[in-house]
Formats: sequence, C-alpha cells, structure tokens
Amino acid sequence: MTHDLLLENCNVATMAGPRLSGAPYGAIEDAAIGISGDRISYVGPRKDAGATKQRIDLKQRWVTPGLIDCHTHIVYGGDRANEFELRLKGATYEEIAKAGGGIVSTVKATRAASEADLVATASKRVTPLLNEGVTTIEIKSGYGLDLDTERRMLKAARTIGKTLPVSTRATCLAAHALPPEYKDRSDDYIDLVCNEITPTLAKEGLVDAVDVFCEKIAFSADQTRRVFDVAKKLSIPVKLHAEQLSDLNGAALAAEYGALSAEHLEWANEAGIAAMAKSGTVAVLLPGAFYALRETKLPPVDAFRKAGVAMALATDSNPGSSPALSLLLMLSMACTFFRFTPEEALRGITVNAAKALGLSKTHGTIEVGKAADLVVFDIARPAELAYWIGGTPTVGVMRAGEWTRQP
Ligand code: DI6
Ligand code: FE
Repeated sequence: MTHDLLLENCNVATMAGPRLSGAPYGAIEDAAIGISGDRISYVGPRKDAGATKQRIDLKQRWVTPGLIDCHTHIVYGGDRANEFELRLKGATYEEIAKAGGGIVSTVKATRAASEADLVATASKRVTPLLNEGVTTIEIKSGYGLDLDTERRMLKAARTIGKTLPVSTRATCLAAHALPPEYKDRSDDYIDLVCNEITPTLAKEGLVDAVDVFCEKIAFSADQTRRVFDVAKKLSIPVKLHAEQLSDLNGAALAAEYGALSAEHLEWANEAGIAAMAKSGTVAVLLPGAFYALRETKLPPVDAFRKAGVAMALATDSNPGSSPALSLLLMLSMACTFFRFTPEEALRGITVNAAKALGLSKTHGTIEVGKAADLVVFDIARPAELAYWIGGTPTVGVMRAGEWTRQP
C-alpha cells in the first residue's frame, strides 16, 4: 500500500508490547511511521516502510502516542486562588468550606456560568495541555449538582471536543458533593442522581462514564452502589474516586462493578488491590492533588506493580485540590513522590490512560490500525519527559492524522 504520509528518521516510543519483557518504551530506533487518513498504516524500521505520497524527516526526534489526560475536572466557573492564599495563612479546608468556600463556591460560580462561559474558561486551561501534546482528555461534571448545570458542564465538554483539536470523554460525576439545598439529606440527593440526573443525561448522549466521589466527606459505599446500579442498567461504564482521604474499601467496590478505573487510591488496601488486578481496573494516580493538599500518605505503588495493576497518571485539574495545567509535570511528580520509573510514568499517560477510558482498541499506543494521534519531542531519550521540571519539549502534535502543530 502507499501511505499518505511517512514520518521518517525518528525514534518511536510505541508503548506497545509486554510491560516487563519487551523493549523499554516499546521503542523502535531509526524508524518510520506511516499515516493513511486518520490511522497509523505503518510503524517499524525505516527501510521497510514502503511507498508514500509525502514524507517528513523528523531528524532523529522521538515520537510518542498522543498524550491522554484521563482524569480532569477542568470545566468550572470561577477559581479558588483566594482560598489558596487563605490556606497559606493558616485557614483549614473545613473553615473555608464553612465560610461558603470550597467545592460549594465552585458550584455557585458554575451554576451562574453560561455554557459559552464554561467553554471559554475551560478552553483557556485546556490549551496548555494541548501545547504539551495532549490529544485526548476526560472531563468530569460535578460542579453543577443539579440537572441543568450538570448538563451544561457535559455539553461544554462535548463542545471543547469539537472546537479544539482534542478528543473528549465526558464523565458524569453528579455524585461529587452534596449541594447546599440538600444539606442533611444526602440519600435524597442520591435519589435525584439515580432517578433523574444520570438517566436523563445518558439518554441525551452526554455520558461516556459515571463516577462517584466515595469518601467520608462525600458519599458512602452504599450510596455509590446505588449510582453504579443505575449506570449498569444503562450499560455505561463506571469509574470511582476511591481512597483519597480514607479507606472505605472503594477499590474493591469499583472492582466488583468491573470499573474501568479507581482513582486517587492513597489509602487502598491489599484486598482492594487484589480485586482490581482480577477485574483489570486501572489505578489512576494523581500526584497534583497529593502535592497541592500536602498529603503524606503515599499510594501503594509497589503493591499495584507487584499485583500487575495497570497504573495511569492524570492532572486531576480542578480549582480546589489540583489546579494543574501540565500533564508532563505529573510525570516528574510521579517519579519523585511515588517512585514511578520514567517508563511507567509515560505508560501512565498513554497506554494505561487509554485503558482507564475504555479506549485501548483505538488509542494509547503507536500500532497499525490505531488513531494517528502522535507527539514529536525534541529529546534525546524518553526519560527526559519525566526528568525536566517544567518546559515543553513538544515540537509536533498530530491528531487523527492532521497536524495541529507541524514539526
Ligand atoms: N477529589 C478532589 O480532590 C477534588 N474532587 C474530588 O473528588 C476536589 C475538588 C474541589 O475541591 O473542587
Ligand atoms: Fe478528581
């Protein structure tokens, strides 16, 4: 066959192949990548690439799969920089919440924002991620906590996928926090989530996955089950915010429902880890929130590793616990705080992030037949992606076969 385009004279971190026995990063040196339409039509030694209509010399640079930020809350109104200042002066998260701050203040600002406002403010935050090479982003709702605002958030997520060069996955996180009008009536709010918000938005085609914040300060395991049962009936995959601040056996619960992922997981226990290994549930670890909340309890990375649980990394970009606008910075943090290897870190934002979104068949690695989502980096070795603290060595980004930035 004749490729539409051949990227030649590059080193490719395919991120494909077995985790432990294969070449590190699934790397192929002195390689070429063929693109035809929006798909990859060749990857391998340069000399075997075959005919092409057009060719580009990448001058020995490294190519990785398009980066995937698989956990964000990047659509919201307002910001909470004022609370950051208050916390640095000694105010606690609780005091701030009592004074009308915290998640509830973001809910207020989000309810007041139009869909166009939400798209415009979120687009400004998404852009630096795209500049790094992010080609797929998951966006959660959860600052509306009523039907109309949750809908606006999910619609904004869809719109971003149409107006910016990025694929979006929209996750309904209506069970993120208790809205003020349901104070002391959390089961009634879960009724609303189960009977109205989730089924309505699912029917409107706005929901790719359902998530719950299972935590002492949010919703219980039993309430999580009720939401998951509804998702199951609607045939929508589930994800879970689990074990961020305490151990509620959320990891095991997520695994029991065959969840795509369980996320945060600092307090995950052995039984939960074993259950996740069995169900193939991805552990999404979020070093930005660990850092910004000045956590000290490390996620059990070595236990995940030994159990063979796939680990992903994401920004968790949100106005409270992780105002992160760089996915590459998360690689550095994951290596330094969590003792990831640089290779595990890159797997965490490519192949394993795709798995956490249920996109393994089409995204996350450079293989024939997969989406032509690629990033070209001006680096000498892939470990540099986790090594630099800040800086953007990205020189080219292709999404679905089209350059959004040509090298
Ligand atoms: N975990 C978090 O860290 C954030 N949400 C969640 O489920 C906090 C969100 C916020 O403070 O706005
Ligand atoms: Fe989160």
